[in-house]
Amino acid sequence: MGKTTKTQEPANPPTRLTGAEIVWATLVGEGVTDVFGYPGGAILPVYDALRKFPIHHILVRHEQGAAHMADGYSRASGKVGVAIATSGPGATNLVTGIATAMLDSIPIVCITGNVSSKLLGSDAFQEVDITGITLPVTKHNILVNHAEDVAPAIRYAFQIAKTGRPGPVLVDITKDAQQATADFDFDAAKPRPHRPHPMLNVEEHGLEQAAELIRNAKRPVILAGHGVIESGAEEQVYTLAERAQIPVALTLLGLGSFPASHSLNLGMMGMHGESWVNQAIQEADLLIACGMRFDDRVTGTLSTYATKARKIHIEVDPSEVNKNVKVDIALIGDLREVLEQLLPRISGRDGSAWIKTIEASKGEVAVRDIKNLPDSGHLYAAHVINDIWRMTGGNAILVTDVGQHQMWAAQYYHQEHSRGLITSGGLGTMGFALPAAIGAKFACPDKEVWVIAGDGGFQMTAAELSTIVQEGIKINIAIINNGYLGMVRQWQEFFYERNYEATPLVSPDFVKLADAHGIQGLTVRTRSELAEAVNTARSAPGTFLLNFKVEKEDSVYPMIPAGSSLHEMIRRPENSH
Ligand SMILES: Cc1cc2nc3c(=O)[nH]c(=O)nc-3n(C[C@H](O)[C@H](O)[C@H](O)COP(=O)(O)OP(=O)(O)OC[C@H]3O[C@@H](n4cnc5c(N)ncnc54)[C@H](O)[C@@H]3O)c2cc1C
Ligand SMILES: Cc1ncc(C[n+]2csc(CCOP(=O)(O)OP(=O)(O)O)c2C)c(N)n1
Ligand SMILES: [Mg+2]
Repeated sequence: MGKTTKTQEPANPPTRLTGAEIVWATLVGEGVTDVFGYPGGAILPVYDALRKFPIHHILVRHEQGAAHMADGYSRASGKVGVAIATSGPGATNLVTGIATAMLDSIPIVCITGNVSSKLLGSDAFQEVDITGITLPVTKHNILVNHAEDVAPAIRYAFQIAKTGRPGPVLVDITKDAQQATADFDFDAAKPRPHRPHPMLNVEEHGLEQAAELIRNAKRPVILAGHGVIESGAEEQVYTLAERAQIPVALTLLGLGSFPASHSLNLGMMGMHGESWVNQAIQEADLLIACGMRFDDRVTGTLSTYATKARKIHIEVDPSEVNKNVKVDIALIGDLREVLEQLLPRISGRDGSAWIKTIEASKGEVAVRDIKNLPDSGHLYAAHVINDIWRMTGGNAILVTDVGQHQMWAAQYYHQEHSRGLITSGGLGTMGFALPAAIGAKFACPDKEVWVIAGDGGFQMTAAELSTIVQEGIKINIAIINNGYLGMVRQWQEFFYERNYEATPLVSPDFVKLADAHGIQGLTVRTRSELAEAVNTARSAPGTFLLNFKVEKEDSVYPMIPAGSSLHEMIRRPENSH
């Protein structure tokens, strides 16, 4: 995996180090083994010092890739990912990746170099105010201009990134701070203990009221979100669902937190959720929202959202409570801790009538599912993703880009495990998949990693194919090639009278593109070739690219048009195959 062996230095040698050396020594102390970055003048002292420390640096092809790799690393492992860039354009290239991490609450630390402190504010060569630029898209950021502040700043950044609601933190270090020396003491640089928000204090009566609502509910639904994974509360949610026989609906980012094969799993809620899931939410008399933020893709129009339901919201960030959906009971705190206090108050209840009602509503929809249809000679993305799911036993880490293929990946790769799906939900960043998959592979080298990308998004960060080759890692890449910016084309089809403006897409021959990088590939046009191609990719020793030429004008169903109610969905027409 391209790891270099270097002598392990103590994390806190009682010596004087340069600011640049302190950067690495602090990262070693924080347990960092891999960083993703790109050098330049203002960060050169840091790069020069790297050889003395046991950290593997992955050279990316664009700094956006570095931020997404750090993000994918974090989503796959739960650890803090680290990205490094130079000042000016290096730093601004990180911004999309930082915003992506911010919107999905992913803990990453970005370290940038800046011009020397005396030049700050003078429009010096490659100077930008990156702390100013990233203020709205970081959980916190810090400008460091003294060597002695480097270690405390980085340690504080790690603490902020991973505590409470996680998020990205940027540390911008001036060149003179990197070059100057200071005493380094890892332990002394420890931040003060994290002080939880004063509201993070679940009260006895809140828990009792919540338990009472759960005991008396006739039609309850658990809404499991990304917070279940971030809190590590999978087991507690599982116990709650089983003990009280409550069905579980998941957000896109919550998929995997409750096993897809479990009889209480309803599937994904929201704009592209299955109709029975949204119907169950609309009919529910109690929603138990666990670590999810009632995103507009999840609720549809708020005035008609789950109007019959009382609502319990368990959430670590007080500002999310009553932001979109007014709730009856807010239990503010870490989900796992709150559920541990709630569970002893919940005993067995009979949920069979409600579960039967939901089951009955599934029947009519399942027959329209295109993966159940006979081979008509056409290749659909659903076939591709369903076969990848089947052949990997559902055990791969699936990293998607953004668009139709992303929704099909959510619908047809049935997630059994937490951290099995890595996808940009809140910002919806095209170009995310390939670099995020590289990060995931470094986090979990023994796992099978699949990229599912569209022909559009893949081209945004395809340069990272070279990073894969330079690092000698194995990833399987599936391009769902429909010749369109498909998700936008779908909106044009449904809402803009099929005016396909700027969505037909010419692409390079992706197999030749892979070949130019030294990566093997295959184009697949029919369903009959599909399984063998997936096998070939999986058994190839190196990264393998599959270019799936799928049906061009297929759409993701069901769909709730933006601004409509959760029960007003567009369904797959019966003759659409
Ligand atoms: C093309 C496209 C289509 C989409 N369609 C859908 C769709 O159909 N359905 C859908 O669900 N999504 C869809 N999304 C994704 C959607 O935009 C949101 O990203 C997603 O719904 C957010 O899920 P979430 O609230 O679970 O996660 P996040 O946005 O990550 O929110 C997690 C919440 O958990 C809280 N939390 C974090 N840690 C803890 C903890 N330790 N304890 C307690 N709480 C914690 C956070 O404060 C936050 O409020 C789509 C995205 C795209 C790009
Ligand atoms: C960086 C960025 N630019 C624009 C968009 C808007 N957008 C969302 S989906 C989409 C089309 C994606 O096309 P493709 O990658 O081919 O995937 P498909 O939908 O065809 O599966 C676009 C342009 C976006 N999400 N991200
Ligand atoms: Mg496409």
